[in-house]
Amino acid sequence: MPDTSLPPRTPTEIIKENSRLLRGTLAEGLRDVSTGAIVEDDTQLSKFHGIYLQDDRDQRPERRRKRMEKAYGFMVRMRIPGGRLTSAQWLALDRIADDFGNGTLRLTTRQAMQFHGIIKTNLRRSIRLVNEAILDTLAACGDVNRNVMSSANPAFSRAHAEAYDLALRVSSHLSPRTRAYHDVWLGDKKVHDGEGVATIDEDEPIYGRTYLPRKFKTVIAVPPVNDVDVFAHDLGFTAIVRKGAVVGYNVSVGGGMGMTHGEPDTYPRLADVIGFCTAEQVVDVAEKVVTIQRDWGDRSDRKHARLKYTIDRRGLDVFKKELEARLGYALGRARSFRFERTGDRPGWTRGEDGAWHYVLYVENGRIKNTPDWPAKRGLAEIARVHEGRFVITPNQNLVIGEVSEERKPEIDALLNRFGLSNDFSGLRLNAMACVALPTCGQALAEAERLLPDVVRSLEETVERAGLRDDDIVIRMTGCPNGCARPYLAEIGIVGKAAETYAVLLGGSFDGRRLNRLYRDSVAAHEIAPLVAPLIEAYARDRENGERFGDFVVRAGIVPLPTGAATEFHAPP
Ligand code: SRM
Ligand code: SF4
Repeated sequence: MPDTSLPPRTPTEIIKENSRLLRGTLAEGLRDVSTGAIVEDDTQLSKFHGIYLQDDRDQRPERRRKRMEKAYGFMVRMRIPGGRLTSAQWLALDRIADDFGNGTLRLTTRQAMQFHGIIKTNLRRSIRLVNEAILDTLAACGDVNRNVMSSANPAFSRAHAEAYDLALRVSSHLSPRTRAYHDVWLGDKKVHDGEGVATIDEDEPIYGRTYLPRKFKTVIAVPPVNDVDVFAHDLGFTAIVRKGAVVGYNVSVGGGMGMTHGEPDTYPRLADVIGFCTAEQVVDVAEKVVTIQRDWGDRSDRKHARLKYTIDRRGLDVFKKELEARLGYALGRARSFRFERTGDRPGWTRGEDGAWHYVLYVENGRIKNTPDWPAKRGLAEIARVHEGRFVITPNQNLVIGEVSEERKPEIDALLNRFGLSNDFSGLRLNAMACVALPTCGQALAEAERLLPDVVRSLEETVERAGLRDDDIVIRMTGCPNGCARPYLAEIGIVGKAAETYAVLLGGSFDGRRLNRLYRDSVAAHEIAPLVAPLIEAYARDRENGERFGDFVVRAGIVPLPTGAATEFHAPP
């Protein structure tokens, strides 16, 4: 039953409702060449198609001065469940980035890939080419279930392969059913009558005509590696593995990172584990969680509409009861599991399947060609000979997966030829930054373009302190939305204003504890000097095997984070 106690709906709800299942006037807008933009209502709808209107913010001042329209371009995000691509798909995306984008491929923190800077007149062509590569962008963004993540390499073990299959099934089951995507981008026959009503054979059985109140994210984790950061998402399934076989999945709900500075009723929140289900029940559980959020989520305030707020408003017990009522059966008792880490382990690993998998560190997920690091060219060369898969990791890195013993020397030679090495400090290998400027319209400060400098400065300390090979998780975002999951990092750096950041410390290395605010307002150039003495103290005083995040808590540098969301706002 819809929650009638809630106040009036947001304008976005009305746009969705009137959109004829996500069509709006997108098709007409694409034909209008008098502007590089699309109309405001359509910008809300295009997100469901994986497409964001952006502009190059670096160019704003000059274009304003010249009274020119903003330098509009579109970000296009592929939906790639489990992050898995064939070599042919890699090459197709590589070409689209060159022909229509800004010449870079951007691996995301959710195992997807983005193009930036596609101008309106190239948009439809680009989407068609994506489609020809047997990929799509539908539901990569918008108020629906987004790209489903699964622990990075499907071939490392049988459990990974199962998790990947499940990710595909959940993704497919929760995909929107509208034909709008085909109508607008692929030019299929019209399936609506033009009067604002979709034809009767078209329906959204799970979502309904207004879809979800807000984005929804599902992940599948395979312990002992919590690479997907399972507690950061609306819905998580953690594989329970016994004697090498998956016996089922713990279910967790209500995670989320986003918050707004100065608004204490918005907060990052860790998901709660509410029970256990079998592999056969996973899709059903996912569907029912989604439908509760569809019916109970707050449609009056988008800042308060995620599942985490629904759960806090209604209560976890009430939520679980409702879930079990909709399922028609009770969840089992949650089983024990252990995570050891969040990030990726760069380099070669041999999987249970006997094949080799190379995890390549990609700085902030940006694949481009620079004189030092011609990765885009190198990976295209590898794709030309690679017979296995590429797997985008949840940490913006790339697995060159399923390499046979015979082909390994050839891949190695190409990695060497293009200088694609992983010879970096543990700090760098565990660093992640969101896109931020110049494309992200929400960015308050730099992230992708700044974090490498901060890491470089800290690396001097790390080297001096003898910690070069120690993993320390550092993440930066250009605003508090949390796209690089900074609230789970041992060192989190969150943009507040131009060149100004909040610094948070004390997240756990296994992704089970939020960090705490250490300093509220730090100038960009002061971040490294602020953190360096803490790293020195860690090198000097840590206990055997102690992680940086645990050390700063034990040493009283930040109070023990309880995981309570509002802790973020507490003074240090
Ligand atoms: Fe994100 C919005 C980029 C993962 C929380 N995110 C955006 C937008 C689309 C900006 C906008 O709304 O105009 C960014 C586009 C920037 C650009 O120029 O490309 C953007 N988010 C990203 C990516 C590309 C960051 C990256 O560097 O990899 C990630 C793409 C993921 C994907 O492939 O689907 C990305 N975003 C995340 C994550 C991490 C995750 O899901 O694991 C989060 C935190 C988890 C969560 O959802 O709570 C995240 N993004 C947000 C939010 C805050 C949502 C909230 O509940 O408050 C926004 C803003 C919004 O939705 O209004 C946002
Ligand atoms: Fe943009 Fe903020 Fe997300 Fe960074 S965290 S990509 S600045 S929305």
